Amino acid sequence: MSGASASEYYKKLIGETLNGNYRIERMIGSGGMGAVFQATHLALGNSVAVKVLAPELASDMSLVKRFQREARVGGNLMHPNIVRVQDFGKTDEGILFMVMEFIDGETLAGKLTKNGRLSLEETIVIVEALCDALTTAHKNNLLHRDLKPANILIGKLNGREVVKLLDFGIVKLLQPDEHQSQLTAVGQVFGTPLYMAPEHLMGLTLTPQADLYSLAVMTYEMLTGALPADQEDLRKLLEQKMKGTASVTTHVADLPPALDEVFAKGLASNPESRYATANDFLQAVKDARKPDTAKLRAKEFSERATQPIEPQPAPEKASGGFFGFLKRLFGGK
Ligand code: 3AM
Repeated sequence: MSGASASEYYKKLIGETLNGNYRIERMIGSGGMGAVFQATHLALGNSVAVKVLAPELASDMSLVKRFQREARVGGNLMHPNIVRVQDFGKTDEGILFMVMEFIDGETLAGKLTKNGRLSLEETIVIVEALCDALTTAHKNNLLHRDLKPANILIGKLNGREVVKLLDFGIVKLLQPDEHQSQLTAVGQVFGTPLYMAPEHLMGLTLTPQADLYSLAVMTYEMLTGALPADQEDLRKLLEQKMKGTASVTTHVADLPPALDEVFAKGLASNPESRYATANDFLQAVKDARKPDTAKLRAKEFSERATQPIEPQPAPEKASGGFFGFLKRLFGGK
């Protein structure tokens, strides 16, 4: 089905009631995977968001499974900062849909397009919510793998300001089981390159540090309105990410200088050099606001620098797979 006929199909859904319960009111947005509508839950009389799988994808079993998995993860991860999936169904006509809580607001992508960048305090509120959500996902052995501003909703729910993480469509279990490996072929890369960790771009095994890298990219973008690596060409983008040089103060001079150190670690090319947890990253961003903490860290650093150097394990041994891959990729550089 072409783009034009898909949009015709979505238009026709307006006014329809899915499975006798969800009356479609208006389309909020559409993309490659399908469209999202505001609907009324007729039994309860409240607004819900209904995501419909694109009709041309309904015969692709791997995408149907992915859609089902997104619904299952969103239905089971109960967290105030993760969009809750309330129902999943198929109509007699074969339309696959999932029902979510409706957030009256906009995506972080939309907010950044409108505002350019956000203040440090505003950024911290959003990062705190995302860190909370990621901590829960990671504790449940789930990686999001597609963190980007278009997957963050900011708005009102029952009159309260909320920040919610959306779209666990390409979520991955940390310990892949047989079922999982059928869904994501080895080395297959899903996600959005600009926000992806280098090891993700390379199709390597991922750890929670891949999500933490994407979180650092989004935080950098919120603070500066720019991306730390922005090359269009994939290979060049990867090279840029591998260099790992990303200063926020060169973009916005009045940000605390200690933030540059935070991003050096948050966007480190080697996943093992990044923050251990989402909360460690959040704490570092918060600490950077206090000049005393930043000074203390600088003092510790200079004290360490004057101490005798302990013999270190060979880098190959410390993280052979990652460096070995890089050597092959960049010809030993
Ligand atoms: O196209 P825009 O950015 O206006 O915010 C999401 C996006 O809007 C919105 O649907 C569009 C396509 O993803 N959306 C997704 N889930 C939503 C939800 N649970 C939602 N809007 C409200 N509540």
